[in-house]
Amino acid sequence: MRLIELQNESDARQACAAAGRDVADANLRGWAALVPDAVLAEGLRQAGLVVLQGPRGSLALGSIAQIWLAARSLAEALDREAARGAARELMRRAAAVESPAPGSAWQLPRHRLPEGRTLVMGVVNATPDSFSDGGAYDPIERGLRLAEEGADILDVGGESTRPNAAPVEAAEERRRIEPVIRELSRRTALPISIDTTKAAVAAAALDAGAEIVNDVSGLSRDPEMVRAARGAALCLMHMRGTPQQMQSRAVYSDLHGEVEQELIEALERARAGGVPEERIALDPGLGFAKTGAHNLTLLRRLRELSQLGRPLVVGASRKSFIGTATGRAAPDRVIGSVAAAVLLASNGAAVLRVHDVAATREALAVADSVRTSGA
Ligand code: HH2
Repeated sequence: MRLIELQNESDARQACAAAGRDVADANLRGWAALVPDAVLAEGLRQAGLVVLQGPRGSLALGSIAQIWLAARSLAEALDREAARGAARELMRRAAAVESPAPGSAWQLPRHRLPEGRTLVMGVVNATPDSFSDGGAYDPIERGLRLAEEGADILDVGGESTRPNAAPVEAAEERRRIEPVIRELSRRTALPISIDTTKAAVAAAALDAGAEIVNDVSGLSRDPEMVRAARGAALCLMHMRGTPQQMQSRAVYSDLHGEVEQELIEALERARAGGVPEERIALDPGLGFAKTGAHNLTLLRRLRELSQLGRPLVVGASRKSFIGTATGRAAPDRVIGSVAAAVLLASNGAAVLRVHDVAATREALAVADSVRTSGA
């Protein structure tokens, strides 16, 4: 079961396909609960929602509030326990979409993240070949500057993950990141995350003072990673394959459904390894096994991923889909990246991973005050 946002014709057609309906109704708008349980679907119809049936499930249509209220009325009333459980799950998902988990719900081992605003994770690349800023600065100086500009977290990486990047040995990655993390944890008061898919690098980074492991493979690359990261907080990103071949795997018949399912599998790997859920944030992985159209659609319907109940970290900064829209080269994508950040914040993102911290913080100050206003 899941909630699907219907903003346009393409969303409506996809939702009909997900339910297995032969004839798509392109005019559906608002939200749909895709419900496999026939008893719950019939209950939602009796509770007043329009329900369209298909061989793979039913689409119960309405606003989030209507869907939540209908599910609540059934959570006690239905005869079968399985159907009551499905109604409770639908209520939980609708509540999470209505109030996406904020950054402050991401519990770190040593720091408490600020409440009441969208948070900023500043990118510190200790790499010679990152797509937008490889080798362009001294990473320690860069980290200190991003801290001054108002970053809430510093994300240090020693291996580029851009499409077709050359892989780096663990020893070289450690050599790049250890001194940077040691200095930044000594000279700033910020939590530091290590952007790596390798357990040995994560362990060295945690020893050097990092407390978050940002694994772009969502714990799928290195079987030792869960053990290495057990005492840390985790950012689990969605991708498929490796940076060398991920773009050949950017094929989805149900983009949101598949990304959501694969993020749930990453969450389960973390839980099975003993990482408490409060320590985990999720990331849809813009640019990783995604086409430009996939990136735009994930950004537009980001709120849907809030139903997973965990804070969402999103990295749109300077990525190629911003270059496609603006015609700008990577270092000149600040304005486009800030526009994406504002849209992401209003679509439920909790933490934005960005290269341009000062500009993003300033724009988010406006976005957050509008979002939380009331008169
Ligand atoms: N994007 C990049 C790297 N790490 N981690 C998360 N959680 N989310 C992202 O979107 C993400 C990430 C790619 O950006 P960058 O670090 O600037 O480039 P490179 O991988 O070439 O070093």
